[in-house]
Amino acid sequence: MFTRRSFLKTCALAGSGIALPLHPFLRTAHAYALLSGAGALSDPALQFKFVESAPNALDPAFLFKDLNSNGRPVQAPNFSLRARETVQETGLVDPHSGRRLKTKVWGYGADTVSWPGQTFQVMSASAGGAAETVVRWENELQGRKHLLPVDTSTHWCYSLHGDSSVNGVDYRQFSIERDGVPIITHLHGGHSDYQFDGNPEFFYSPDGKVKGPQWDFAPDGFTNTFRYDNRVRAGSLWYHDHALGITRLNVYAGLAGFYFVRDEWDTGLPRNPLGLPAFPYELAYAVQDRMFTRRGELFYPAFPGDPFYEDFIDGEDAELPSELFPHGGPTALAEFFGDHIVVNGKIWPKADVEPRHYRLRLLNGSDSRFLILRFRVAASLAATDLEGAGSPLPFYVIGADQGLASQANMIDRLVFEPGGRYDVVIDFADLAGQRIIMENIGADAPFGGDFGEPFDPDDVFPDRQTDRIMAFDVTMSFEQAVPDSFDVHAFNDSAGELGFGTQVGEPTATRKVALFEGKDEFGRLQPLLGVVNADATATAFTWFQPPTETPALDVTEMWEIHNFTGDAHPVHLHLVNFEVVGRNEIEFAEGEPLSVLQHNGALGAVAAISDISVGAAVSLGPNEGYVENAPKDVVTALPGQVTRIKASFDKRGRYVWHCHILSHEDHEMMRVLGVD
Ligand SMILES: [Cu+2]
Repeated sequence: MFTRRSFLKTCALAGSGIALPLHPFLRTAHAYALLSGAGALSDPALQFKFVESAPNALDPAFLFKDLNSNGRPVQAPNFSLRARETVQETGLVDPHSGRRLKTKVWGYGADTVSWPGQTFQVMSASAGGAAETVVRWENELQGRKHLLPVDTSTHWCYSLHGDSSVNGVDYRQFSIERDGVPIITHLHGGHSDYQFDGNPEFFYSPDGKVKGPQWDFAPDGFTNTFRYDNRVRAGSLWYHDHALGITRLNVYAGLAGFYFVRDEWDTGLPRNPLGLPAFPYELAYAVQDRMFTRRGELFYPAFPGDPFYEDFIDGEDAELPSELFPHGGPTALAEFFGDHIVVNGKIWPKADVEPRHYRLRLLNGSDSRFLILRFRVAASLAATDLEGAGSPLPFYVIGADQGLASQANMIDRLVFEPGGRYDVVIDFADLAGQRIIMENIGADAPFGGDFGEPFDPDDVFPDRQTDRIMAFDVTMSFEQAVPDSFDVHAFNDSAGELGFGTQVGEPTATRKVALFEGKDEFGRLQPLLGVVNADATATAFTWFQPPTETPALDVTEMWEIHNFTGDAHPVHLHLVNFEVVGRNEIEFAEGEPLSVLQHNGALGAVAAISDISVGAAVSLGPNEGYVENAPKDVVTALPGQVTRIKASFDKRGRYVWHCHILSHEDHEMMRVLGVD
C-alpha cells in the first residue's frame, strides 16, 4: 500500500538537495484558505505574532481556588466545576478591518469557564495535603448542537448498542439535538479509582440523564463527583474530556487544563529546596493547534473540500455512502494538523521575562501534532519569524509527565509527543534585550521519527507559520529581591539523593502488544491496537472486543509495543506511570487483509502480520531529543520498532490504554486495560 505516509517517508529520506513537492495537506489547506465565501478560513500568515501575552497557567489568578488556598497549593481541595460554552478572544483579528474577533469555545470553570480551564494546584499527601481532591464536574453543554461536526458513524457515545453496549441499552435513541453533548473528564496522569478515571464509557449528558454503560457496574452507580488520589509525587497532570468517539472534538472545543501536584521538594514556592524558579518565574503553557474561519470561529475539517478530506477520504479510496454522509460528511479524518498555533488559548503569544532562569511547564495538547521544540534568539526584538535567528540555545529538561527526572538533561531540541508534558528550565540571563522564539521543527504531518535536516519543513512549507510557537522577550529588569537560585549541579545532587526519576520495579511478566493501521468498513484509515501472538503473528482488535490487556493486581509488567504502522504513535496508559526501558527495530511480513469486526457488525480490514522478529537495539536519548528519565505516561512508539515500557498496575478496575493522537483514539486506537 503506497500511502501518503510512505510518500512522506520517501521525502524525508530523499536528502536536502532535492526539491520536494508541495505537501498535499498544505496545498489543500491553502487553496481553501484563499477561497472566499462563508466557510473561508483564517490565513495564519495574516495574523499577528508575538503581540499578545497568554495567561500563565500558574498565575495565582489562573488557579482554581477553594477557600483556604490564596494561590498556594491547596491542602484540602474541593471544587465544583462545570463544562459550558463561552466566548473568548484568541488574539485573532480580521486582517482587513483590524477588528478583534471572538471565538465561541467550550471551557471548564467555576463561575466562569475558559479555554484552557483554570489550573488545579494541589499538595501531595506526603507534604501535608489531603489524600484526595474532590471535584464535581457538571455538564452544562445542553446546546442542541456540537460546536464542531460530529461523525455519528463511528463508535461513539450515542452509537453504542448490541455487543458494544455492555448494559444492553441502545444508545442510538439518544442524540445531541435532544439530549445534549456527552462528556467525561479524565485526569491524565492521575492515579484514580477506575470509576473516576474518565474511561470513555463513563460519559454522561447534561444533568446525567444519559449515562454511559459502564456506570451500571460502578461500585456506587453514577456520580459526577470524582475523587483524585493525591498520595503521589509532584508532577504535571492535566485534565481533558475523554467522551467515547468525540474526544477529539470536545478537546478541540476547549475542554482541557492543567493539574499540578506539589510536594515537599517541588513546592512551587520561592526558596523551595530544589532551587527551582517559582512564580512568576515558573510558567505553564498548553500548546495546541487549531484552524479558524475568517470570522474567528473554530474550524474542524469533516466535509469534501475541507483540508485533509482529499488526503484521507478520496486519497485512501474511501467510499462514504450518502445515507450516512449526505454531503460527503461529516466524517472523521485520520489526523488533524492546525495551521494556527495556540498557547493557553492565545495565538502565537509572547511573554516578557527577566534575564534569569525560568521554569516552563509545557503540555502538547494537540490532536496529532508532534512538536520538536527549539529555542532560538530572533534577529531582532521585532522579528516574527526565524529568519536570521541564532543557533539553538541549550536548555534543561528536568522532568516529564508525572514527575522530576533522575537528572537534568541539557539538550537543544525536544521531541514533544501529543499528550506529553515536559518540565524545562531555560536561562535568559545573557539574553537581555533580545527575543527568544520557541521554535517547532516538527512537520505538519504524521511523525515518522525524522526531523530537521534533511527533512527541513521550511523547504516543504515555504510560508507555514507553525514553525514558531511563542516568544520570550527579555525586556524586564532583574528583580534583585528574588535571587536566581537554580543550579543544575545542586538539582542533580538532590535528584540523586531523593530518588527522582522512575521508580518501577523489576517486571515479572511480559506483554506483547501491537499498533496497526487498517481500514474501516468505508475504507477510511483506521489505526488499531492488538496483540503479538506466540507464533510471531499479530492480531488487531477494535475497542469493544473483549479485553486482552488484563494485568493482575500489583504485578509489574514489561510491555513490548510493536509498531507495524508507518507513523509514530504516542501510547498512553491510564492509571500508571512507566519507565521507558528501550527500543529495538523489528521486522515482519505483511500479508493479505484480514477482517476486523467493527462496533456496528460491519467488517474493516487490516493487513495480516507475520514472521515478526526483533532486530538491532535503537538508542534514543537526550542526544536525539528524547527525554525519558522521568516518570512518563505517554511514550513515542516509532514505526518499525518495538518500544519497551514497564509499569506496576496497583488498582483494580476497568481502565484504558490508547494512542494519544486524539483522532486515532476516537477511531478505535484504544483498548480496555482491565486490572484484576
Ligand atoms: Cu496513533
